[in-house]
Amino acid sequence: MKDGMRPSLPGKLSLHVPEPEVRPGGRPDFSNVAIPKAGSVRRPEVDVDPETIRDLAFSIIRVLNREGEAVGPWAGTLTNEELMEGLRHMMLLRAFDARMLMAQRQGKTSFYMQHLGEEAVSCAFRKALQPGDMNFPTYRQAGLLIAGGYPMVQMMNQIYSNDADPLKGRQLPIMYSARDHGFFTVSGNLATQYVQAVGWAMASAIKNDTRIAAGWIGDGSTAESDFHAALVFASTYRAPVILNVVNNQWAISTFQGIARGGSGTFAARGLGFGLPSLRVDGNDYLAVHAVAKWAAERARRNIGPTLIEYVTYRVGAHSTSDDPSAYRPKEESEAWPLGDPVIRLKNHLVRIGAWSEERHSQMEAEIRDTVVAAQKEAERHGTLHSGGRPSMRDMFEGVYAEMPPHLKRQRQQAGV
Ligand SMILES: Cc1ncc(C[n+]2csc(CCOP(=O)(O)OP(=O)(O)O)c2C)c(N)n1
Ligand SMILES: [Mg+2]
Repeated sequence: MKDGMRPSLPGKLSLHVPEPEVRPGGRPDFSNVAIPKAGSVRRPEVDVDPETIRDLAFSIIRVLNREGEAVGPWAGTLTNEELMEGLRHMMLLRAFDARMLMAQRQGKTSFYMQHLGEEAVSCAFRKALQPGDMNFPTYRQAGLLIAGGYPMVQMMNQIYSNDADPLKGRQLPIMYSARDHGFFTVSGNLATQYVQAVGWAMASAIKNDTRIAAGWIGDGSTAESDFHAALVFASTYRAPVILNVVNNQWAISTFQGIARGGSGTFAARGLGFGLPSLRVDGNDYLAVHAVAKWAAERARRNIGPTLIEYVTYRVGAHSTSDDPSAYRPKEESEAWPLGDPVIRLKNHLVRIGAWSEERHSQMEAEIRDTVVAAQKEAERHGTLHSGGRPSMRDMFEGVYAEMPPHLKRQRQQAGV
């Protein structure tokens, strides 16, 4: 029987609790994910009346087809050189993830969160922004930093909470902060960054500035009231903001059907606010970039906000504290119908003659060396359990412009 249509006993109420299609031990089934042909979704003008594109909230914009060709009206926003750079960024992020996951298992840090399978989302999005624009990310958008040229060794220093940690051990590992790289401080309190993004964008407009903001949220976190409050402000004041929802199918062990509720898609959430709401193949680097560019242009031309749902799949565990085999079939990630973002971009570049298996292997080796070298350098400054760590003195600084007497006293007592 169709989801949500379960009849209740006459005269008795019953609660509808959505369930994922399959659980561990079952055969992965994504037959409910309707995937339009690559190139089949139209590309409206950026000043389109949102009322006329409501259907795009229920489709999936795709550029790369199964043969590795870039097709349709959303193709062509990047040169071959830019695509090769994009491939490199995604591979860097993947290699960085693998090393840091291992470092956590070796006790060099307490915690790590991977991007496996979702690399295209943050890496391609970053290339649609300009210097000065500000992201309000979650913990799963480190690609914004990597594609933005932020030094990887700094990210590692933060993860190790060592004496070169730019955040001085004050933040949970991976909760980076890099204002000059357009990366607002990651918060563990989910969804708070969405209202902040809209507020920052409104401030930019109030000041008649040219900079735009991007808010980021996961499928599960859209259930938070902050998400809805942010949409009200974005919609009313037409704030220059891009509202990104990364639907990676899971919120730890909770499947996306819980937060999605009855709206059909996460993109459809934007429709009630009159926002243009696009759904895009999150594993297609070209499609992500094209849609992000469309939304960035809308924001920068002061036309207003855009909501984008990235349809992707979290291949790895939620975090190093999670074991997905407890709640989903082990082979589910292999059955994900939108494939792997790195392989898809690689195949495209090979197909158009800009890349080869040989060059790919060379780049893999070069990236491995780069990441290992960065790790060695970071570890010279210490890891969680050995070597340098931030001074206790740092704990007292950077909060108040003028240190209040009680903190001065405590600092003296600590002898730092
Ligand atoms: C306000 C709040 N509620 C709950 C949590 C605990 N928590 C951390 S991550 C997470 C799942 C989030 O899932 P989703 O939004 O889909 O993002 P994803 O991890 O899949 O990228 C939860 C419930 C939290 N950190 N903050
Ligand atoms: Mg999720």
